[in-house]
Amino acid sequence: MPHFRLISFDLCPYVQRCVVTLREKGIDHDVDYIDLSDRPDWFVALSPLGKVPVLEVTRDDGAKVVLFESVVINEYLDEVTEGSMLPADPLERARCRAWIEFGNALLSDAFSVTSAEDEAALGKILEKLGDKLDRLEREIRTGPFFLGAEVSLVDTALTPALQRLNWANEIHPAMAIFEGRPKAAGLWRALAERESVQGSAPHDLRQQFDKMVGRDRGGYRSVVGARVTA
Ligand SMILES: N[C@@H](CCC(=O)N[C@@H](CS)C(=O)NCC(=O)O)C(=O)O
Repeated sequence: MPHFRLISFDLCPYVQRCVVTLREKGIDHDVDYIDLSDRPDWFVALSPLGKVPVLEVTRDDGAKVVLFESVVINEYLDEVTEGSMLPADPLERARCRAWIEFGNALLSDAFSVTSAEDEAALGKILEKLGDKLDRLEREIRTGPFFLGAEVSLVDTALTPALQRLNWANEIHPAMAIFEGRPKAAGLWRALAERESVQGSAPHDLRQQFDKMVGRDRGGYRSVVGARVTA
């Protein structure tokens, strides 16, 4: 088995996806944290896009290969370990990959929800987000996870977005993000109970999230941010 070294920034939702996959599959690995605002030279040299996550894989012959992009890293980790977190059927597998890509868009909506400057902007984002969550709701068949009883790579890809949307909704419950979407809500509840998800981010991530969302953005706070207490 190769040696895995994950280069991480502790608040990064994309890194978090890989950590959930590593933990779900019980893969031994090292983690090196970097500060994205002060990138070390070795990281700049290593990371083709200057982003985390990066997975440095040291093969049995000592050769090192650098992987980047959370979705690619997750698929690789899944392929080199026992069992698969994707279905065997090519069409079903492709459907999962499509919904993993959907997870990228959902994450970007989660950022937009927390940064909306006024009620009108927030309303537009919530409409777009609501449409996405309705589609997700229709796509989850039996639940609790995307494919049913087992956690898949779709779930690991959706985890950071669902977590952040849930937190935003706790700060501003009137957004009712999961209302009328029992399967999407159930998916997040089931994920939140997984040890892999609970251990996937720093213990104070929620506090850091509140701080980031509630910050002054140059003379104003976002609609959700203004509701952050303490
Ligand atoms: N598509 C990438 C996105 C990774 C990404 O945007 N990471 C952020 C941190 S959360 C980053 O490294 N940003 C630094 C930059 O954009 O310069 C993935 O899925 O891995």
